[in-house]
Order: sequence, then structure tokens, then C-alpha cells
Amino acid sequence: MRMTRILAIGSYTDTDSAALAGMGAQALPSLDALASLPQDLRSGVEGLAYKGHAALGGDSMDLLPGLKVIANFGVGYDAIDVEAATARGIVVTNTPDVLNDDVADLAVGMLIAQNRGFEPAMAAVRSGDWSAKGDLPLARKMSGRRVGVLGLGRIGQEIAARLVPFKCEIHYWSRSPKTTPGWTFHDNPVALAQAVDDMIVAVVGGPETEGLVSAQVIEALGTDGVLVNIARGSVIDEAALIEALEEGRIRGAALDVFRGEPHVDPRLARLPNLLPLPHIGSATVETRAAMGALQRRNLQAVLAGDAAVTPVNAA
Ligand code: 8YV
Repeated sequence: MRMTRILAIGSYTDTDSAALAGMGAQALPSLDALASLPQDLRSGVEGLAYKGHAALGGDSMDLLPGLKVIANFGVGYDAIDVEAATARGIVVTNTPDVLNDDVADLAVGMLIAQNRGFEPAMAAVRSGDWSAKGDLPLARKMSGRRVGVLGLGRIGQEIAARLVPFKCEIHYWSRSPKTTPGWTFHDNPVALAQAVDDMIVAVVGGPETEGLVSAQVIEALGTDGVLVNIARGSVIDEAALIEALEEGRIRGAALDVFRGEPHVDPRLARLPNLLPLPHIGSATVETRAAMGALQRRNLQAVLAGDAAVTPVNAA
């Protein structure tokens, strides 16, 4: 019988599942199932294909004493305790770049949808209100708005570049100023919010950005502002956002990510000025296939004794 060298945790497409199975991977539905695997099976595991947002810490790593690589399906690896992995000599990899276009497309689409009022407009057609009640209140012009991008990494840059043809004035906050085609840097998120009409959140998740979009930032965005988040739910003070949306201190929000997702605070979900999406930033056939392929290339490389293709630590 072939020894299980790879475990594949999470829900994969049929194509990815078949490719992982072809590498000899054994599928596990979730991280919780790890502890119930027989010890002799766990001891032989060298590679972990991980697709999920549940915290993967040192305790789980210790269940796999021979583990060499955790290949994350996703660019964001905030669920993985990278420090614990490094301490155990485990390489952690992610899937950067291949999803930049999709996530940036979605962010811009969400901003346009909120400014032009797609959701109430679609509802008026579907419900018959268009013919029964007539035209809707006017929406807001999208082109020419001042947009703040919070985090000018690879995805943030793609978002900003897409907004230029919409004649938007681009402002950004990043840990340090970047070389840009004339985009305006602000040294803190409140100053960024004060300078713009709308804000798109594109920073990494994790402790360093926890609550970065605070009540103060939301207040500074103002009553005409729209807040878009395609990063991680943890970046926004969700309670403050709910209050601001309820009280009309911000015009709208469009969120692809939530704290505690897939469970969404019901107070948030029922707000009419929120456009909620179920974390679909990278969810296209093309991009998910590219992410899966990169995850497998990382697994293969490390298990063959080569350098990982896209490592996030130096283990
Ligand atoms: C998820 C994401 O990986 O890349 C990321 O950081 O958040 C997404 O693309 C995807 O939902 C699969 O879990």
C-alpha cells in the first residue's frame, strides 16, 4: 500500500481533487478531522495542501511530525501560524499574483455597483416596482470620484490602475510611499479617509491590520462615502461599520469578506446600504485553476527537495 505523503484539507474542485489524488494525496474535509487520523498515517505526512480559513497553529502541525510543507490555497495566509511553522522547519507557501486581476476586477465592480445603485435597481425590475412605482431615486456618478486604496500591494496596485480610466483621483495608504504614476500617499488611514470619497481595503489580514479601519476611519470617510473590502473581515471594526451604516454616517459598504465568515452578523446582512458577497474575490474557473496548479507546484518542489516556488517564510 502506498504511504500517504500528502494530505489535502478543504473543499477542492473535481479537477484539483483529481490532480491532488494523482500526487497520492489523501483528502480530508477539514482541519478538525486531523486529530482523528491514525498516528501511523499522520507520521508519514510530509506535505499539506491547505484550503480554508480556520486557524492552523502549532498544535495541528505537531500532529504531523514529518511535515515539510504547508501549501496554502490563497494569497492570504493569515490563518496559518507562520512563526510556529518556521520554528518547526516547515515551509509555508501561498498563491500570489495569479488572482490579482480577479480580485481587482471584483473590487472595482463592487464600487461601481454601490455608487450606481445596482442592487435596488435590479430589485425594482424583478419586483415589478419599476412599472408600479416609476423611476428610482438618482444614484451617484462613479467616474471622477476620489478613491483611497488602503494597502498598495500587488492587488491594491491593480485596483488603483483600473480606476484611472474611470478618471478617478487615486490616493493610498501603505506602510511606506511607493513609486506611482502620481497617486497621493497618506501616512495614516484616517488622513486617507478624509481625502477621498470612497475607500477600498486591500491590505493583508492578520494581527498587524486588525481593526485598521476603525470607527474614526469610517467617520472620516463621511456621509457620502462607500467602503469596499476585498481583503479580510478582521481589518474592519465591524461593529462600528454596522452603526455607521444604520445611522447613515456612511452612504454604503460592499463587503466580500466578513469577521467569522461564512457566518455573517445578521444586523449587517439585512442592511439595505450593504452589498454583501460570499468571499468570491478569486472565484473564477480560470483563477481557481491557476491557484490550484501553483499550490501543487509548491508541494512538488519542496517534496522533491527543491526550493518552493512562492514561499512566505525561510524555513
Ligand atoms: C481564498 C483568499 O483563498 O487568496 C486569498 O487570500 O482569500 C481567497 O482566494 C479562497 O476563498 C479559497 O479559500
